[in-house]
Amino acid sequence: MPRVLITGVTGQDGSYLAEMLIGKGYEVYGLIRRTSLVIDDRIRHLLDDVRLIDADLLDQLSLIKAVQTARPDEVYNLAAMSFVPTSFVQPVLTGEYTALGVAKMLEAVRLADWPIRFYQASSSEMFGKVHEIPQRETTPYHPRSPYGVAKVYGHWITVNYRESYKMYACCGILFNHESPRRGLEFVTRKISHAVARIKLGLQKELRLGNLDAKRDWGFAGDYVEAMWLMLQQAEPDDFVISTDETHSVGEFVRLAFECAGISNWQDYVRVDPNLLRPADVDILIGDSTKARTKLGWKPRVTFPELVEMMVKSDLDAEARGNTRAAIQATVR
Ligand code: NDP
Ligand code: GDR
Repeated sequence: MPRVLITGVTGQDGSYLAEMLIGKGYEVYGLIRRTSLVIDDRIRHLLDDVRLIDADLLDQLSLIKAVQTARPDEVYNLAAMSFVPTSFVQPVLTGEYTALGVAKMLEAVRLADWPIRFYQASSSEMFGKVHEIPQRETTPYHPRSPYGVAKVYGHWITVNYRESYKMYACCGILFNHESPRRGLEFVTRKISHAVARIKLGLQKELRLGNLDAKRDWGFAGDYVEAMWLMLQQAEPDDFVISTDETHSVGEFVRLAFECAGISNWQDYVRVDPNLLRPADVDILIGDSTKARTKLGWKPRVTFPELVEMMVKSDLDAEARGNTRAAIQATVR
């Protein structure tokens, strides 16, 4: 039975990845950090099958112990401070988690006396103020936030360990991917959640920032499959994972309201200047030809299907209760 260690197992991607790997017969270990409230909503349905290990990206020794306990064949390093606006408020902490946390995990893996394949969660945010359209593996990086800058470090330190120590280490440069399990602070889930509440008369308006920003949005469940495929190849490499389509935040809003049967969406949406970022990423659109050719990967869920899935899930859950229920509804 292959063994896997997932950092960030309590997050959106970690929950889908754990679910998929359990289905493939893996023995799954996941890192969890101590909090005063239990935050295992996304993996509660998996708790019989996931062994949780206490550790934190800030604590090198805890990461070494986690690797030694799990004795994994594969490590997926998904843990990070992943919310871009917070990275402007806490740039140093973001660097500790999202940049140096990667070096700490790589060191923990390097100390192991058995071979481990390593996946690093790189991001399309590294392209930032884009140098070409669409963005591919060779597009230069120009990050626009402390988060993006930290991800560039995480990316290059992973490449460096591959080249220096002959580690099987891959970076997945993933474009935005969403799901009913997305955190409520990210724009897609903020929209689907608000639309559901407006439809049910529980909320009056939806405040948003930049409606013109364009993103290449896919479904998280499809993207974790690409992560796994990267670690099953003969040689380690880096891959862009994207749908190769782009849509604006405004388009997402319109479609989400339409899914709930509301056509006059402008009556509910307010642009709030406080939600604009010091610097934003205007347009992201990937070119995933390399992944499609070499990994045989392609996304299954289309953009309209994704919006509908998220709105329906929030409508179901909000009709039954509250937000925690909303997250749990999606894992049943
Ligand atoms: P989430 O924000 O949903 O999950 C982040 C995970 O990291 C959570 O499990 C969180 O734990 C954990 N974490 C944060 N800080 C620490 C720490 N100090 N020690 C241990 N664990 C920590 O992110 P996603 O699932 O959406 O993304 C997964 C990864 O992929 C991230 O690295 C993200 O930056 C990257 N990425 C995501 C994309 C997307 O569109 N979703 C696109 C490209 C890259 P806790 O539950 O305790 O907070
Ligand atoms: P992003 O995702 O920054 O691309 O990072 P997010 O959903 O936060 O923003 C996308 C775009 O929407 C605009 N926007 C708003 N964003 C939020 N959060 N809230 C709002 O009210 C709002 N109004 C407009 C933003 O300005 C932005 O342009 C995500 C994260 O998952 C990262 O961890 C990951 O690396 C990248 O995707 C790829």
